[in-house]
Amino acid sequence: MAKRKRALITGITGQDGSYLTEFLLAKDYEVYGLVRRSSSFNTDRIDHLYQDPHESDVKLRLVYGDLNDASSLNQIIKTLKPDEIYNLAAQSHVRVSFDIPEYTAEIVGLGATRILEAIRDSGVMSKYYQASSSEMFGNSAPPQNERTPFYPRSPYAAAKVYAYWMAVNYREAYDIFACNGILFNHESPRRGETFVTRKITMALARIKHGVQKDLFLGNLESKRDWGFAGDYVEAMWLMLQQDKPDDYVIATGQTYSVKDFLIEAFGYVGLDWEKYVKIDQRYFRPTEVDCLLGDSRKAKKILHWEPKTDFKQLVRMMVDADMACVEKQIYGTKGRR
Ligand code: NAP
Ligand code: F7E
Repeated sequence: MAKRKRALITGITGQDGSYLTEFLLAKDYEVYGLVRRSSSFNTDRIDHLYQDPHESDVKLRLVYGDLNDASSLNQIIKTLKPDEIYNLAAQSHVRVSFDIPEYTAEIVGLGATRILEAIRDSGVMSKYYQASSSEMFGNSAPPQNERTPFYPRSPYAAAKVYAYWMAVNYREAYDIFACNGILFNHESPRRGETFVTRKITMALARIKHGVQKDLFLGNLESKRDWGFAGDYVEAMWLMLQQDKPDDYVIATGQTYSVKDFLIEAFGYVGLDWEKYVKIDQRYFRPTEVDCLLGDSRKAKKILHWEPKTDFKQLVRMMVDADMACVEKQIYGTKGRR
């Protein structure tokens, strides 16, 4: 019997980490997830995958560590010798990165370097996936692809550009199998509630059930290429299964404004968004990214990857999930009677 492949995922408790874990377990991987210590439980998104470590044939295990702590990363990589490492951990909120720029650089930028150094130093030669971002394109005109120049517009994006080039440099300097997945925005019912899509669908469900009056937002004109996170984790895995390491844009090729998202979501449940949405300056950014629209033809040609979920399906999936979630909060586990 072939030996099971072993993957290490940083950021396993995040949106993408949870979908990637499901994906790799279904492919019979042994998955190790790096979690940071927290005073309250932070494993909600992966609780349904939990396996009692005392049982035999356990395929998912969690290990404590932090991207800010090189010694834990060195130790984990040396001991586990993973075949593949997916670096998804990040302070991933663009607006917040303006408030905590130094910490963002520490985790997003130097955190990636610490993992690459741990791979090099250990001699294990794990394959490495770097969660790069369309935010790196920033002010560059759409459509954006692998040849589009980076023009970061936030501390988050600048830190991601640094991490991107470190992955390229370790590939060229030390022959490490390092890939950058330049992913455009991807959402799901597991999206953090302070990102605009989930903020809208959660508020909409609460408004529909009469437990919220207003929804305060910032810039409604910015446009994003929004896909479904469940589709995108397959592309991460595919990059590490190729003969040669490379960098790929992953996107839907469609762009919609925040206002378009409001129209689609509120329209779906028969409400007029203009009656509920109010503008609050605090949600604007000092510098904005106006329009992201990805050209993922390279991924289609080489990885044979294409998105399966379109904008309308994504919005409806998120609204349906949040309606169910709010009903559960209001009516208890039995739902509406
Ligand atoms: P997310 O939901 O915000 O998850 C971030 C993860 O990183 C969480 O598991 C978090 O742990 C962990 N983390 C944060 N700081 C850490 C630290 N110091 N040490 C160890 N772990 C730490 O992000 P996501 O949406 O899943 O995105 C995954 C990755 O893709 C991120 O790198 C993000 O920047 C990048 N990306 C995302 C998108 C998108 O549209 N979602 C697009 C392009 C790139 P806690 O649960 O303990 O907070
Ligand atoms: O903002 C506007 C905001 O925070 C989208 C991260 O996963 O994707 C994400 O970054 C747009 C921006 O995502 C509100 O100004 C209006 O133009 O949902 P977001 P993001 O900044 O695009 C990239 C690819 C990543 O890599 C990141 O990790 O929506 N907007 N009003 C608002 N945004 C928020 N958050 N809240 C508002 O009230």
